[in-house]
Amino acid sequence: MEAVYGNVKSKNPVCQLPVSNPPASIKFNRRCYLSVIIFMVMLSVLLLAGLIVFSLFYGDSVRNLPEISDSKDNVTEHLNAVIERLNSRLTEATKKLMEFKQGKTGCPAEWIRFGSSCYFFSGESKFWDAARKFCRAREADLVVINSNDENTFVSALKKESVWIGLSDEASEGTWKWVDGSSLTLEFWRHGQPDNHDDRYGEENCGHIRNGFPGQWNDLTCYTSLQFICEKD
Ligand SMILES: [Ca+2]
Ligand SMILES: [Ca+2]
Ligand SMILES: [Ca+2]
Repeated sequence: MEAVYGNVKSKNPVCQLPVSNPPASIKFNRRCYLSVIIFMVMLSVLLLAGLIVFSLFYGDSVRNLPEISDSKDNVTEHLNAVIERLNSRLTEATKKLMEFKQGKTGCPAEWIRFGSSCYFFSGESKFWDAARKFCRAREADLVVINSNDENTFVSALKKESVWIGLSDEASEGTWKWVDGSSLTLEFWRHGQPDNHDDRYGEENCGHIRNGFPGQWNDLTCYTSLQFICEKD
């Protein structure tokens, strides 16, 4: 066992003073401590270098704080500009979609295309004059029926009685459309026009009768009926 410990000690002579040879021991110790000092100096240099690098990095970060803040402001400004552009494009796309929808029929919203005209079927009832005024305010007029198909179309979409643009108010018995044209086609119900209403006097305005699709009757103009507007 002593031999073993002896071998171990001889393999690790860290600044150890061999007693047997004092001069050699002094020389050895000088080299040993010189190595330790060099090692300590190198360690100090490394630590100092680390501190310098750290301070440089930290110093750069501190110096860059205003730039980072500026960058944040720039990003926010850029994002706001992008959002504004997107909103603008969304509005434009919505407008184009509405124009496209309208363009498909060529008629305003709530108006219906048939042939070359657009038609508005009212929900409310008015006297004949007020109904015409309503249509004219929308660059239209009460419907002028020019064909059998048009008469069928406007009659099919309303079960109620509706005013059409027909009147003989200017000259009794001479029926005219609101565009000044005379009748070329007539769809009077049998026995009409009779210009007679026991209660209200003359009947000078034309309408399509409820219960008799496509058949016309003359009625006093001061009756509240639904109505149909037409425009090109
Ligand atoms: Ca027409
Ligand atoms: Ca009449
Ligand atoms: Ca009548």
